[in-house]
Amino acid sequence: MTTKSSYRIASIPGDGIGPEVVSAAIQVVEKLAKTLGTFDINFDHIPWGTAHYKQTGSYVTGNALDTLRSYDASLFGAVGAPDVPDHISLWGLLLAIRGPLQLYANVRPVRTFPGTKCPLTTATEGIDWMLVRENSEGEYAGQGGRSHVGQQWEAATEVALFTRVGIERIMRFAFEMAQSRPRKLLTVVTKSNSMRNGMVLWDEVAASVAKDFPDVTWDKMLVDAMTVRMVAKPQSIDTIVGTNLHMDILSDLAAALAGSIGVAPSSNLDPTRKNPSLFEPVHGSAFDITGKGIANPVATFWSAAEMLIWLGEKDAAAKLMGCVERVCAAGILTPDLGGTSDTQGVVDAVCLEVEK
Ligand code: GGG
Repeated sequence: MTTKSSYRIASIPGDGIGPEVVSAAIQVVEKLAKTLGTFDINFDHIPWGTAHYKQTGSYVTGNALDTLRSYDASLFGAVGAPDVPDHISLWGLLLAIRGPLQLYANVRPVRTFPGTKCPLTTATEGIDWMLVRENSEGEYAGQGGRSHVGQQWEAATEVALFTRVGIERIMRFAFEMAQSRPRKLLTVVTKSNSMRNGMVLWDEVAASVAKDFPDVTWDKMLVDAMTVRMVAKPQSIDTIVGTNLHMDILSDLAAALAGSIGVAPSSNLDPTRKNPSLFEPVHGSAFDITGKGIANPVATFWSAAEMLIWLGEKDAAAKLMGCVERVCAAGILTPDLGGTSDTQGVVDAVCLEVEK
């Protein structure tokens, strides 16, 4: 007799449209678990975010890392508010988790969904890429400082910190990812013409790791040239790996090219599995549409599906994504994809599909 797996998930809706899309994802995942009956899943609400910050002076409660370590995974919404500087909110919550928990692989798949279009590129058949972002160091290491504050020659430094260990582990992860995909194609993005230390180390480590993956075809690209290639030659791309900053930017571009940032998921993984991983849509808190009920929940559905895969529930994840694709193909889309549905309309349609 096999025992039924049971998962405890930290639900951190956060700010803006975060609560709307996380609530949407919890509804469909709970429906999925109930319908399949093959696993149990329980979401605990964790009220971290800007409201918490305004009440307590901190984005999180107590030892946030220990709290998250008591769960199997976290499902995160968004962080950022119009009346708090973005660097306070981001460092108060997301960046306070990713680096310290060593969630060093940020995996951002990008795909054009059935029934949707990607008119911004020459990819008439749609886009299907895998973006791998180094998530623990680089330009977001938090190193640097300010001096002569308020004076004419006020100075600020932002130091990008790259370690051989950090580069090697993300490079190996990216080569393995490329190897697992049908085209076995990897592009390593840097800026090693003008940044002559850390970026050159990236190039050197890439060449060294590549020797262990003779079946992967790989190339190097400067990040500025990569933006042009993504728009003009999308069919030449499959898997991309790059630094924290470069892939933060390229993943927004990729999502827009594929149709909408509203469908782009991300997994913040600790591939060693010493710490629980965190799953979140790529999009931020989107104050312009907060509270209107029209946020696209698909990025969070897909993030939740990636979470299920990571937990070992591959069949459930495949069923969920099949349902989401059929709903998109039927034209039940939020306005960012050219549709007229609201968030709950998409949730209800996916739940109906799950029950079929
Ligand atoms: N759901 C992701 C989110 O809230 N993103 C806000 C943001 O600005 N993130 C920057 C980053 O991913 O590094």
